[in-house]
Amino acid sequence: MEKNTRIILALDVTSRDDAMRVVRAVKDHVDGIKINWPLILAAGPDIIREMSAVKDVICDMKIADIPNTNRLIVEQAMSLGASAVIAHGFTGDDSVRACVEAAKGQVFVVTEMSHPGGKQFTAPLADKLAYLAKTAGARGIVAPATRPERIAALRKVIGDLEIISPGVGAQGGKASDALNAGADYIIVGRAIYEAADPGKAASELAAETKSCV
Ligand code: OMP
Repeated sequence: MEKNTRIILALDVTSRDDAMRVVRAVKDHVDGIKINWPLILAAGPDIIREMSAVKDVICDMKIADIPNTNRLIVEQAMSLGASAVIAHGFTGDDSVRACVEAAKGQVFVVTEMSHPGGKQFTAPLADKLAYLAKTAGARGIVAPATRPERIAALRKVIGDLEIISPGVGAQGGKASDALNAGADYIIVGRAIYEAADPGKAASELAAETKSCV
């Protein structure tokens, strides 16, 4: 994935037409597109292939199963053109390793989640989940822009693995805070796709990210 604006678009719209409209407007201002269940269920899995022709696609199915099922899911996502997948780590070392093997390393492991409930169960385990990502050979972790101090702490656990960080905008996080705390990319959904002018929203955000370290 290029590292230019450091914005990954979370394309959580629920029709192919909306997806196309938003991507056409923002494609010059984002480095990648993250696709989650809402769009996959609404538009069908081929949307992954279609979007991967425009930008690198991270398939965010928050994979959380036994190793064999994880492997089967990842193989399908990668065969549709995904560049990487997002998986949960609480399922354990063997399940994460199955994802890493099937995706040839291109896995981001969820650590502390960005929403308020993320503090309940994921926060206490976040350092262990980050360490698991590192030891299992993942590409990186997902860490919360809503708590930049946690990005900085998790960076110390993972060294030079990548951090992609959701929670900017609609969830209250600030792009520059997340990037300055050590995130490589921010993940942004509603603040872009719900804006009256998504292209303008993305370009304004890109101006902010380009001023960061
Ligand atoms: P917005 O809140 O609309 O910007 O969307 C955030 C996106 O990031 C959604 O697609 C979420 O599913 C995703 N996300 C989080 O919001 N919090 C997390 O802790 C993890 C993720 C994720 O794994 O991408």
